[in-house]
Amino acid sequence: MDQLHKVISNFKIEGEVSQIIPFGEGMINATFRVTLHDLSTEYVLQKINHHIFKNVEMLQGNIKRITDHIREKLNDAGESDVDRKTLTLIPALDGKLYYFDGENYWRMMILIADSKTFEAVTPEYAYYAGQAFGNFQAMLADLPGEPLGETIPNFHNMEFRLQQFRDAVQLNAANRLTEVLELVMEVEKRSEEMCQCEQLFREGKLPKRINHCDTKVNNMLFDEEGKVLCVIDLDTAMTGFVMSDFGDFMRTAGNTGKEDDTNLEQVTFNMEIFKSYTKGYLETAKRFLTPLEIELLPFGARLLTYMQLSRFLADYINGDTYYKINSPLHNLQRSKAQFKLLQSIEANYPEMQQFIQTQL
Ligand code: GN1
Ligand code: MG
Repeated sequence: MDQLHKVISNFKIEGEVSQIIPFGEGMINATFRVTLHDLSTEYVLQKINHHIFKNVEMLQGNIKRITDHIREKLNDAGESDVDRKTLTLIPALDGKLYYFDGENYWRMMILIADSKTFEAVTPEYAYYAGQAFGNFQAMLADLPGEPLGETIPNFHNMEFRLQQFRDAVQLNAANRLTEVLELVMEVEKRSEEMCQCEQLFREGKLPKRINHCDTKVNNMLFDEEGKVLCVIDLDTAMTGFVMSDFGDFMRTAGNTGKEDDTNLEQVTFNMEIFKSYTKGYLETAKRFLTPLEIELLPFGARLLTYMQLSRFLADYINGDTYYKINSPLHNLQRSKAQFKLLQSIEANYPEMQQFIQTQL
């Protein structure tokens, strides 16, 4: 903890730190909650995983642009309580938006007071979440200047993910292939259809827009009444297909079980969450979406679950080099649970498509 105190002393904060505790469920960065003696503002301290986010300067630059732009939009719209509706980065003493201690990169931001995250939501909360993610995309649609930097190149590009998956299978680095062959076949079986967005983009039929690209349900802050305050974890915000954001929310909030559930019976797709999220999302997003983008939203739920299955499974085959794991079989469990969810979404797919037709 001494090391953490030292890190914090390199940021522009006033007051004396009383407590630093691990915080949140993130699987990539290490996150801490920082409390001061006088119990005034609290902060979030993060050690950025720079093996994954290789260009920290670009990463922090993106976040600054996004949060400044959203703040301006909220102010222009006459919103109250703006400081709780967008993130505020704390600069380091040298004015940079991060601090490098010679080995690791750190950043700090203000912890939004009286806010909560959830690992699961009710249909009512999903409706608010849909509105909020639609709003997030809408607010960023006119971000001025250069396009945002690609903090992880090809992050939600299914063709690229599939290539990585196939490389992992080919290499079989951890000698685990025989035990997962069936799952590998399941991934392969669906591969062509799952790459349709990239194909449609090349044909000029599908646009790319700024997305959040990590719309897990736990990346939203809610207030006491279940209203969404803001969207957090902006590391992966970049251009992509709107199905990505829609699909990742479905993958997490629409799962009746956990992402790594060992009891696969718990893992099914919740159509009520799908319906209420879709309603909320289209309320704020319909005006800028094309009919094809709307039609493909249910496909996004399948796509993101499939993509996550291929990423977890590739990581297991590679010998767990990417995601934090809590046990040796963790990535395999995650893969099995994603596959079960994918099957459940597939079973509900015709009904999801019918529902979307009523929303066009
Ligand atoms: C990671 O940041 P975190 O832990 O919420 C990952 C996402 C995956 C997710 C799986 C940078 O998200 O893409 O969907 O785990 N983020 C990165 O739960 O790879
Ligand atoms: Mg997160």
